[in-house]
Amino acid sequence: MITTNEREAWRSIDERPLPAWYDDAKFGIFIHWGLYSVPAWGPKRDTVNTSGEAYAEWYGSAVRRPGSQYEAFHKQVYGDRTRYEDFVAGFGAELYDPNAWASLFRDAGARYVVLTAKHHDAYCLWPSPHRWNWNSVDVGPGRDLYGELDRAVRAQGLRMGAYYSLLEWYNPLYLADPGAYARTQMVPQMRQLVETYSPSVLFMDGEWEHHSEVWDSRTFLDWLYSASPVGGEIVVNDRWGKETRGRHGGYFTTEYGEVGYGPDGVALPLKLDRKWEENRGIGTSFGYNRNETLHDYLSERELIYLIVDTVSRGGNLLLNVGPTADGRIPVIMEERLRQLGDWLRVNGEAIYGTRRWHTHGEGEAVRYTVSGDTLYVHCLRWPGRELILSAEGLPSAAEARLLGWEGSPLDYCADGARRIIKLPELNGSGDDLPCRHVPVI
Ligand code: FUL
Repeated sequence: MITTNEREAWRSIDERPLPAWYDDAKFGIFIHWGLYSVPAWGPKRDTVNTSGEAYAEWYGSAVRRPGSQYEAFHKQVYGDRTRYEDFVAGFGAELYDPNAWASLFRDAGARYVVLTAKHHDAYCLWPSPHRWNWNSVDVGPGRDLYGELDRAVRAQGLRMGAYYSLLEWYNPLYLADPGAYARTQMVPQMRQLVETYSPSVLFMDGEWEHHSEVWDSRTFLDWLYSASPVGGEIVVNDRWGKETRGRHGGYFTTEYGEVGYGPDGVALPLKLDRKWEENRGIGTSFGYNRNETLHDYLSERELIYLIVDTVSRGGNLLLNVGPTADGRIPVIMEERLRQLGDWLRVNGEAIYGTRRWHTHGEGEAVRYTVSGDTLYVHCLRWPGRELILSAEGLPSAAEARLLGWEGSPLDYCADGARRIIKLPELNGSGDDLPCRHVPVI
């Protein structure tokens, strides 16, 4: 239940038009990188109850939970005397090459990048002048990891954004008086981050522990939209307080396909009338998890399905990679990104700048996107010699062509309510198609 007061309080923020670049961009890269990248470990997903428990970036909290698999692993590998904080000595980033990352992200077809400026452990990847937090310039690599990527990403023509966790697992002021922490530490730090780097996206997180009044979220958003240097172009998500997810703020977030839970503990419905973004790893975790095998990663085909299905339903995909502590993007993640980039180079016009149609698709075979008077038909399976469509609203006559295919236009005809598209004589195995998976007409 959203009360009238709540709706009124959020009205001006909720009604702010979403900057157009974001809906057009469709695909961004999320990066979770920090001290958790040193142990880089989480339990196997099939041994835990919920996806969150398998997240490697939760190591610093889960290790303190008596009886957890993290605690057992930590004792066995690092011993009783190593604290989570001690991992900073192993966070060297010695192979970190922000230009190589940024050019990989561009080749993957991403249009924006979001890096964890500060995750729940409160270690900052930029030299925050606020001394209650530690940061990557003072301890660890001795570099402004966020700032370096910011420059490299913009040089590739992509937009850069920051992930920021409101909650801090061990900050004494936060634990004793969250409101005072928000006013005197968190909000000033968020403002400094925005003023220094002018991010295009703020992906907030860790909101669930308190109401947005405690986080002072609306005051911050008013400042962000009207007085900060990024005013017009910035895009934010919906994680501003335990009552806001799927209800207030900017775009709505889904995580591994889940919309999240409202303050009443009930799973939220995905409201398609609002822009939304799916975020997830290529594997089962955001921080790098050495305990994963190939089986845990999306295949090339699954990844292409994911972006197509997401965009056909009006969403963006924020796909996460988890670099290693020395600053490499694991090769399997690089391969998946390059495969997605290959597909987008052929079929990008059916993704970027498109909108969802009145229906997202037909069964498990077809997904639709639309741009102007062009309707894109994404074939999740190679249809053989004929593609038969029966969605309402399909034109009775049209010029049809297969994206990336040099041959002549395809024959398109109406047969009652059905539309039939004749496909070229291709074997559909992939080697003679314009792309290995999901050809688009
Ligand atoms: C979650 C966090 O707890 C995860 O660690 C991750 O950052 C994800 C994007 O949001 O809620």
